[in-house]
Amino acid sequence: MFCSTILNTERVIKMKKTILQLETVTCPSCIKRIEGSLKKLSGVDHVEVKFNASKVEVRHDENEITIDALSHMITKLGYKVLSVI
Ligand SMILES: [Cu+2]
Repeated sequence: MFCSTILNTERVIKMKKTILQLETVTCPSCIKRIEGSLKKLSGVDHVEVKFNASKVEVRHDENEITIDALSHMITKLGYKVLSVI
């Protein structure tokens, strides 16, 4: 998976990588749903789901979208966020 967004150096520095540990997600379509919804959010640059570990890795601009907002979106979809790494 590769995000086509072209980033300048200044932008890259601002990007934060957040890993959200979810309660076990066993079905691939759930993963797709989470991934798709997060990608649509403004300020989110890249989303990668570690399917076997139920982890969602998000690269985002913290000034534009906070960890709380990411977490809230996942909760709204009906999945539980256990911790933020
Ligand atoms: Cu599912």
